[in-house]
Amino acid sequence: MSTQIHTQGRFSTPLAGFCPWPEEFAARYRAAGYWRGESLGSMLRHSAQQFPDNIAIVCGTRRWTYAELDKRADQLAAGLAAQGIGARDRVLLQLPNVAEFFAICFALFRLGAIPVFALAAHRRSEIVYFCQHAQASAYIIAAQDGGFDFRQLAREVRQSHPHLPVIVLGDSVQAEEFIALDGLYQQHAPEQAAEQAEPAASEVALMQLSGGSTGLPKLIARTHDDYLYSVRASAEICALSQDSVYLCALPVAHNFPLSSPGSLGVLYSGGKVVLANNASPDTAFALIAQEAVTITALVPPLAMIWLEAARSRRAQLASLQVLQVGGARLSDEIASRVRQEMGCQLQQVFGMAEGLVNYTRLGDSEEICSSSQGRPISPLDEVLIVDDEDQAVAPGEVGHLLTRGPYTIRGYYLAPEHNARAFTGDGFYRTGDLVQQLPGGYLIVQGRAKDQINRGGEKLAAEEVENHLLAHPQVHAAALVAMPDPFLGERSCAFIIAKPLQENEPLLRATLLTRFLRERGLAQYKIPDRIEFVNEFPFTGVGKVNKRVLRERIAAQITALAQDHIESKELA
Ligand code: AMP
Ligand code: DBH
Repeated sequence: MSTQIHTQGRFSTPLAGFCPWPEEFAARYRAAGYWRGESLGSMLRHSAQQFPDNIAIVCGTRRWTYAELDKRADQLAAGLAAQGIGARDRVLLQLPNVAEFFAICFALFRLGAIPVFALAAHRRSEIVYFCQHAQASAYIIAAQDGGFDFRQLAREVRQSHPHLPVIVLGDSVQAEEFIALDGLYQQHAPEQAAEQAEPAASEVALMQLSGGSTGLPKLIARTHDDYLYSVRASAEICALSQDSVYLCALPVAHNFPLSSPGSLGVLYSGGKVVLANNASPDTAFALIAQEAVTITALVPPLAMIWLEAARSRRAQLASLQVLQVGGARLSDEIASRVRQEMGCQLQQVFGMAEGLVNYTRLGDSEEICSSSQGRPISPLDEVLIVDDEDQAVAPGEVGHLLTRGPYTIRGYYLAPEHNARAFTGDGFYRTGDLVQQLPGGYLIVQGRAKDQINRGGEKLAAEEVENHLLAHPQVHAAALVAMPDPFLGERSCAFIIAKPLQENEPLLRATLLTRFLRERGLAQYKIPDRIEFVNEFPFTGVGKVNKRVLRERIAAQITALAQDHIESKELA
């Protein structure tokens, strides 16, 4: 499947579509000791040599040592190579929180193949697009999870990619249509893979997905050098060691639980990764008590649920030292309750799969930890806070956050037109976040300029959903905006202008539209939470739909509804 020309296992030019750092910057990051020329595959090899008998992964009743994980990665690398997967091949991965996720990732890393991380929530529409855009060489799924049959999804994906090899983890893969992952492990001796040359650390290691703000999701290509630097530096900030026990309750492939410092940070440090198949207090608290978990990561809505559960089950959390919360803005009020009510330290994490990650530090004051979203990982992270004309705002003022640094991408994969807008001429990423900077470099996230909705950490691009809505024959215009939600922070509301009703057409109702979106194969979290039919949109001076007015309108409507509800309760 690899068609690129390479010399002695090394490529002479970067992967097409990847945007490398200018040499001047790369040299600076190397000189600082941040980029060490180490690949993720050799990172695991190193940990396995240092801590062979430590438990690396706990998944249900299975416990893999570092030596076992390392061996499995080699066995699988050989098996995947025998399937024709090689350096620079993109492999779409859509897996729940299972141990095999790590064996597969490290096998791919060692082959120089590139895992592309889909979310379990993604459906036909997203998966088909990723396969096309990344030109995937294979698609790896679990047979089923959470009551959903991913083999059925794979069959649908194959309608547009008939020759896509599909590798399935789990039961009953006898049919010839799929390749059984278990079969790949056993066929080959580990020595074969160990002989494979590790990819250069400047190569793309993996691709994350962007929450995005435009029509189609973007792929974020991260190199071994840059990703591993962010992982190592994060592990240090979080004081990880071989005694650390990390509960991975968020989706395992997401950038936050994978790399900030996440599972990879723990595997670098010789600690133990405990996988939870969901983040409910029932599941997670039991695992924390059973495995003596010391650190875990949540998004704000889950932190709220855990705070509530801790009222009666705090004893189960006795071993927990650090609760990381990120992915969406945590309210100061919730933040200030963590230490008192859960008995552990809160660490706020404001990060992005594109790169820049900010942490409050373990020694920081209560005040900083509950009212800021932290400061950047690296002394070489460059942060600019600017106005609409890209001019620096006065210190302490709110502005657009732009950033550049040793682990922040210089462009999305294969997206030159979008990159021209999403990055400045000198390579700063326009995060789309509105922030305020405190003395000491701490950032407070004050809002967002990008056309995105952050549903409790799950991001959706307004334009992507609008395009799907516009595909409905009875929709004339669509505008998706955020509406406030006490639990998720935001939910999505679609304002729709319907076309004049034709003879024999059913009236366009919300239920018809949501069913239409589902049938198009859209992930559930992108389906609008509310649909409002209107006759016209408000416009801005320059003739764009004025989303600010729409947001205010729906927010006022919700407040009025809540007020009515309270009043009718009081009358009753
Ligand atoms: P993505 O680019 O899809 O990886 O999503 C990253 C975005 O999530 C950031 O640009 C922010 O908009 C948002 N985000 C992540 N962490 C936080 C946080 N702690 N507070 C507020 N927003 C956050
Ligand atoms: O939301 C994110 O994408 C995110 C949050 C915290 C992230 O990518 C990260 C830390 O690394």
